[in-house]
Amino acid sequence: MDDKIYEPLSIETLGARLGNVEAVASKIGPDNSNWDVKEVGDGNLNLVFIVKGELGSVIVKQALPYVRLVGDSWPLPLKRAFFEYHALIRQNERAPGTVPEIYYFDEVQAIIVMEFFAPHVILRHSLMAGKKHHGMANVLGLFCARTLFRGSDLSMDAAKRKADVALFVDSVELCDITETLVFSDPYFDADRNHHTPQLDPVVARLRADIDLKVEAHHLKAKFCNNAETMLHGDFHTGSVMVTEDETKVIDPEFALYGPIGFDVGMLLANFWMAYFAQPGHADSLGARADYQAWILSVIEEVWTVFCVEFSRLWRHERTGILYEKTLFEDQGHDLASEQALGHRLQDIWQDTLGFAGVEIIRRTLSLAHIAENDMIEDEALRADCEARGLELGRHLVVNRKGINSIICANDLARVIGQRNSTLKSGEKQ
Ligand code: SR1
Ligand code: MG
Repeated sequence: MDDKIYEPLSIETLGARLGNVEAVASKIGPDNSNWDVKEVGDGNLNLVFIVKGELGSVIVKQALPYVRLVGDSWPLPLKRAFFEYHALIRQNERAPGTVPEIYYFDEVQAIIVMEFFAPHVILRHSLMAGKKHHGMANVLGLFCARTLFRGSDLSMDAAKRKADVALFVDSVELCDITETLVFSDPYFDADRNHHTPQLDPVVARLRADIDLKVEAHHLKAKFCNNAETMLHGDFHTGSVMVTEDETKVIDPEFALYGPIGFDVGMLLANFWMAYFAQPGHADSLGARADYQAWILSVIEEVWTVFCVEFSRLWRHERTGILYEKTLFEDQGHDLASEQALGHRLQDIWQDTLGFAGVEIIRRTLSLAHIAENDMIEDEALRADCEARGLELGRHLVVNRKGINSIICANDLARVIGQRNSTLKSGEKQ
């Protein structure tokens, strides 16, 4: 095999191809004929292998030259592995201990060998199973605050940040996926869209909703024009791994420079969708009420921890070119600094709500849905859960400037979640 020519790995070839890479062999053991290799990729894009040997285990992730979910009719550049590698390095510096350690990177083969988190599971699966995770909200809130603050002009050296913006701006194709699937496709009858048939009347209403379309596009403009910080870029509950008391963040291949509220909004959206999906996973009526309350408490804590940590970093780590201490605290203007912080958090809050809303809408109407809904076999029940999400999503996008706190946002979810079905039985198509 020519190492200079990209070739996808397989269970059969992985041992021979990575066996002589010292950084890998030292983690799992030198005898590659003994390596146990399993392909476990259940995401939309890549090959993912767990490789076990006598010394330990690693994850081997390799980009495919196309979108795995769709097939080779949708080509996708291998360089997304390069962006994931660079994002992981930066996240590890900014939120140490939260993301996998990288053992080896091969740019030509688009392979990253990294730390295997075991016995962690993907949070999305755990949310379907009704499992709670101690300390998770705290880790996620801290991760957001630390990576988003420390990747911005509030913290970074200006020249380094500009170099980073230039580096990630080349991630054109993955950015295009988000620009298209999140902000445009849901609002018209795009080819790749699909939805649960019972939602037809709701979907027709949403696509005729001018206020929603305009606001969703204002959010798209913000996403495209506002290179505020390095985002994870795909921060949903499939990008989080958990045990009962440990939480890790994976998969930043969609990393790009964008608005701070995007990551936080996407995360909260996925918790709200999990909240609405619970009746589809309950053994009996109301059996998941306590679990739903826990999900809302997670949302509240993530946002609260984010604000507290962001404020702490503002006061103690504001070393960038924005709101310089020389201009504020050093002039005796501590209060002005607090005023500016309040304004920034208010902007981030409104962005967070808006991005959460578009994320809920796209995960229901566009190409890539969420397992919590897809796994509900009863179509009418699935449509009911999804319709509740869509109602919240629309409200968040259109009315985000009038929602004053995370308590109010959760109250909206609770009201929408507890009312009688919004789908009329006669509306089945
Ligand atoms: C074609 S990729 C579809 C979605 O999967 C990824 O996880 C991202 O969320 C993307 O939007
Ligand atoms: Mg992913």
